Amino acid sequence: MTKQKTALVSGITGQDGSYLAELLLEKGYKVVGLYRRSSTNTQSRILSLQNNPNFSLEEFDLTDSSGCFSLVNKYKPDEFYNLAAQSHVGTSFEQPVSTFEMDGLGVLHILESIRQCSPKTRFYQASTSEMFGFNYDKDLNGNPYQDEKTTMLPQSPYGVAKLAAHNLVRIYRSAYGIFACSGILFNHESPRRGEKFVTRKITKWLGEFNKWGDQEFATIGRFFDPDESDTIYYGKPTSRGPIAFPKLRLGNIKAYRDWGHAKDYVRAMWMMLQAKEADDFVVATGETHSVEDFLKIAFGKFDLDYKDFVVIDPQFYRPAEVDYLRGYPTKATMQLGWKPEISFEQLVEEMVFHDQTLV
Ligand code: NAP
Ligand code: F7E
Repeated sequence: MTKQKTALVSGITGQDGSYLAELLLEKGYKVVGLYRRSSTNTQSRILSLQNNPNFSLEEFDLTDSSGCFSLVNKYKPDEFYNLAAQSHVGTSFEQPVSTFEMDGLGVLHILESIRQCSPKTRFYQASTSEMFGFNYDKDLNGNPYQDEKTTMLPQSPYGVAKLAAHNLVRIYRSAYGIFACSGILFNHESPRRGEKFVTRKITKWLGEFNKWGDQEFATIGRFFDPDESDTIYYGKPTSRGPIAFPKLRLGNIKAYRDWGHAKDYVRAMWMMLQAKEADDFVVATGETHSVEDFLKIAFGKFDLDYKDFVVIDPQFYRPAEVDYLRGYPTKATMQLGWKPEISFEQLVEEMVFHDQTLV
């Protein structure tokens, strides 16, 4: 009989943490989810796991080296997936120091803990396409893409912190022989995506707008904008006076991203730690779409033209932007046998319809 494996998963309350925990539990692992203390409940994504006898929780903060050491020493886990991070690129411009402490230095706390007290632990680090910044290569047809060999020129404090961690993983692998892998994951989304990321912000707005519309009007077709206001979308005045709903305010909708589904991407994380040798892998779909494409498909589900509902608001521009991301996951496909199963159109549809059911 094979021994039950133990995995520590940091960032358990986040989008990826919840999907990865579900996958590992299905595979028979004992999963210890690491969460940071909060005055409010942040565990809505892992509610369904709480009664599973193979699932437990421990407090953990990336910035606390001694707590990290104690946890690694206590469990000496077979696998450690570090998904915890300050993961919002825009926020990293407003809070660069704490972002660096968590996303850069925090990873060193884990690597040192593993080196000193559990060197057989296999480690997964959540690296990111944001590390490429504005750089790309061109394929034989002249199409821009990024892969493991593309030079990384990050454009945000988040990207720089993640690149520091990425390099530390490489060094701990070569210098100390630790089985440490970085997954260079391109954007991945789901109905569990945080509400400040652009895809979820769009689908959540559509859910709230339609709910409001259903309450105020019989059909969505009766909305109109008499004032052509750039701040408020006005509906038809009722006996209760004029009614209003704020338009969706977005920044740069011309940016291109390679968007996949988080469920597909956590599978790649697990596959990396089952490989014969530790390495770094790009995880992406090979397709790219603009934020505007996402808007067209999402609003199109209700026969709406997004242009009537969206206001471009410079407060959502970033001081430096990453304009174009498209990853080639050839290495992950060839060496791990990974490929995405959920298409961009399916992803948008799932997110849009999930958010129509919000209470
Ligand atoms: P997420 O939903 O923002 O989750 C981040 C998690 O990190 C949350 O559980 C959060 O806890 C936790 N966390 C934040 N600061 C912490 C700290 N100081 N100590 C301990 N935990 C802390 O992110 P995600 O989308 O699941 O992404 C998972 C990882 O992949 C992140 O490292 C992210 O940077 C990286 N990544 C994501 C993408 C993507 O497109 N989703 C792409 C590439 C890489 P709270 O619930 O308490 O906030
Ligand atoms: O922005 C533009 C924005 O915040 C995507 C994180 O998971 O993926 C994510 O980072 C694009 C950018 O994701 C708004 O300027 C326009 O060009 O959804 P996002 P991100 O910055 O690509 C990478 C791979 C990670 O590793 C990160 O952790 O959309 N955009 N208007 C907007 N973005 C936001 N958030 N809000 C807007 O209103």
